[in-house]
Amino acid sequence: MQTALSPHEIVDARGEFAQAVLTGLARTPRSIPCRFFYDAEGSALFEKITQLEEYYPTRAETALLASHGAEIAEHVGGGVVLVEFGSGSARKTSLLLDALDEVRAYIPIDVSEASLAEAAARLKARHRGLTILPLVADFTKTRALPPVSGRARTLGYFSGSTIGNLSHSAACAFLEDAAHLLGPDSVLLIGVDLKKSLDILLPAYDDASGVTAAFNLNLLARINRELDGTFDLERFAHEAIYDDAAGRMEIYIVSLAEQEASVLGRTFAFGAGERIHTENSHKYAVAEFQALARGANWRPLKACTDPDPLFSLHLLGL
Ligand code: AVJ
Repeated sequence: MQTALSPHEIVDARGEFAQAVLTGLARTPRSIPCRFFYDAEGSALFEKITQLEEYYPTRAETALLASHGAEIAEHVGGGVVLVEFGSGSARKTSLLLDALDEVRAYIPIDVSEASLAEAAARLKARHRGLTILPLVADFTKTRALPPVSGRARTLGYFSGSTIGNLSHSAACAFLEDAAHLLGPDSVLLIGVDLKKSLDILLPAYDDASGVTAAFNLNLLARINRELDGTFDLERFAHEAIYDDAAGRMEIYIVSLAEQEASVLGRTFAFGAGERIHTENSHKYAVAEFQALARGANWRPLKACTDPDPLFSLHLLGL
């Protein structure tokens, strides 16, 4: 396992969070990047989200992998190196590993060291003899992969519609970078959430049992834990709206009162109703996403959707 952070990197990681929070809260409008949701607590809350009745993406993508895994494997061929971007708990990965013929190595990339360690242990037990080379990193900034002996085709997997967190231009840049990282002749499998009715979309991001609210507000709890924060979690609330023009869900933390909170000794004043933007989750029609992929020089090889349809899986080639 290569997941242990050196003391130097731990200081860097904390410094990065501190920096992002201090600049994000000083900005107008206020915003904090969503990758900071995923400390151990946040990763556990996201796991609970994936099991909610209202949160369809995980179930829909799992079903698509089960029904189209063999076809995908046929397209991709045997003996590949599998690279997973933002692997998280990697629960869907087993379906892909089962379908693929002879995986040379599995390289999961994630910012959460705890998730990586847990997923690697589970997959090792389930897939005997699989070589796992975990990488603790922000997948948008990964520029090199650990060496794997012999030449093999690389299959990238970017699940869960995490690409939806990126703006269209950042998504395009990610796809271009992924082409370089994965190398010539590689293929990329991406789970992408579809545009759909608000009756389905809104509850998925604001569930009745309040798990998504807890996931969002954990960002303030994390600031309290790690950055000497003084946020009163009772006086902030979760908000999820759909921006039709931008084609995305937007997640905010709303201040319920006029109040102050400090972070690392710096005080910030919040008006009642004032918001901190914490996440975007873009939705794409199949043709929209294919156009984005083409713009990044990927060739759409195959796209499948479930019957509803709620979710899509795209296979891209270079
Ligand atoms: C992990 C980014 C795909 O956008 O659906 C779930 C995160 N945020 N509920 C999503 C999330 C609120 C999720 N992604």
